[in-house]
Amino acid sequence: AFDVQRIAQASAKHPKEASIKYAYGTAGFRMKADLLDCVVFRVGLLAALRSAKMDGQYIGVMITASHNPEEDNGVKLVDPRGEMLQQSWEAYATSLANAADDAALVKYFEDLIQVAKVDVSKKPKVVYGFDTRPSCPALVAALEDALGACGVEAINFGLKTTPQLHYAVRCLNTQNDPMARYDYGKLILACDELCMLTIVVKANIKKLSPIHVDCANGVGAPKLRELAKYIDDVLDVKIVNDAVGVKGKLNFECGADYVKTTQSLPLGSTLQPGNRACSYDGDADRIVYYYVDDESNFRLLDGDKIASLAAMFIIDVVKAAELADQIKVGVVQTAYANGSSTHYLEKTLKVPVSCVSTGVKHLHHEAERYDVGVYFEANGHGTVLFSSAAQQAIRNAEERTPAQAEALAQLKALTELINQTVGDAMSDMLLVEAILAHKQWDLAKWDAAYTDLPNKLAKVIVPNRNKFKTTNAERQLTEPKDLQAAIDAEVAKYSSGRSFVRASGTEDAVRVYAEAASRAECDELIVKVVELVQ
Ligand code: NG1
Ligand code: ZN
Repeated sequence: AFDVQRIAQASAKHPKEASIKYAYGTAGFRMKADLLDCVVFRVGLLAALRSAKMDGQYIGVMITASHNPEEDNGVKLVDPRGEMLQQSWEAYATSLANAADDAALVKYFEDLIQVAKVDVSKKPKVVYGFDTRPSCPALVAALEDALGACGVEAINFGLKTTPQLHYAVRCLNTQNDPMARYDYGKLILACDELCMLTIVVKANIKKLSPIHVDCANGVGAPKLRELAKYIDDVLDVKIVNDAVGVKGKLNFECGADYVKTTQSLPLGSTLQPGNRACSYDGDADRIVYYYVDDESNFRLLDGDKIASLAAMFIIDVVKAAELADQIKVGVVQTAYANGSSTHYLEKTLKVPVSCVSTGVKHLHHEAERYDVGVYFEANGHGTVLFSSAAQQAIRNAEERTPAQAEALAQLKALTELINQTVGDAMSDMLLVEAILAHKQWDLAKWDAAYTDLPNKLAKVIVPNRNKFKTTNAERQLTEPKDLQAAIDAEVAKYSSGRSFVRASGTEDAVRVYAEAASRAECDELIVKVVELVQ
């Protein structure tokens, strides 16, 4: 049972900022770090309740603001299977964060026990991690105050990437050894296995040229450095932007989000034509690849390209394993996916493609409907899910020929290599590297599968973004009235034109996306649509 008096006393040290209205959004709570003390404390209380509700299973708490500036921070909860917090609890998080004072907080806490039918006899368990931000230690202390006041059995998992924390939560609740991926032992094994298999297929397989990894001066840098030691037989890693803890460096003009949105090289990169490179974001759950072509043009290989590569490869291996009848591959995207990628997936690879609302939880959920569900946001956040039926089919398949046996071993290795709980820059990188090594492809060869339509993303500040209501996986506006018809009329003037407008879930702004057959048309179209929105 919870001691509400103890909770109220602890809460007194973490008073609410009176003027702020907090909201648990797509990425949990995220804002300037100096406004977060009371929020993190209250998230700690909610984590305790959530764990008790889930029969005392471990709940994860991650303190990070991903690709956002260094002075920001954020906090989010991870459910027992390593997934994002269940949606109905997001509203509880918001209400708890906004309780006006200690008394209101305790009152809401007690009400929530009733409303959510929390079994208070269960001992709550929480595991928490944090990124490299200077504000983390103080926020961790606020979290620990809450966990202490709730009598939680807590594990401090220390400095971690977001996907490491997600994976640890799942492992702790399934009795697997959380140290496995924590130490990268398991991951390296699978990677070796896949690469060894590659060597078997092609007798004289060559190691690819080094991969230059921009770690956004964040937690990915020390974590990748650990991993790189173990895999140098198969992959050479060159880390750039590893100035962790140097003031002002985190995510500054570097990292996956910067590279994707500006479509240019990160600060500190001296990429030559033919070099291979990728960028992680500040908490290493996103990754995008890029290179400079022979004409010195910057070429981006984003989440759509990674999804296409992964789907192409897995379809081939499933076929080689003679499991194509039992294991159907599907791809999940959002409206931000480049039209060319959707066309390539549907027409060339002939895989079903679903489009869902922005936000990883929507993609993850939809991907679970496939035997193998490949999901990626264009910004490079994604992974591959193998259903339990698919994993069973792979385990139980009879090996009839050496080629088929090899394909089955590759599939098994893939299920291990991939972090199936959530998008994971390091794990995704190994997936891509394994495929490219297997194929002996450089980045230009991968890029050649299809050509991205020129595209652009704009941000418009409006008086009230909540007036923008969407339907059809956010691809059309229902409100403000008549705006969609006006957008459609503009789009119709451009070849292969597409544009849509939606309110951001993480920023106080409206996003406008446009793509068209040429760069000039795309640039013109987005200006027109931005004008309509303003
Ligand atoms: P919003 O701000 O709702 O567009 C952004 C990203 C999402 C997702 C979330 C969470 C774009 C266009 N949007 O959401 O894909 O990653 O942040 O981090 O990239
Ligand atoms: Zn991130």
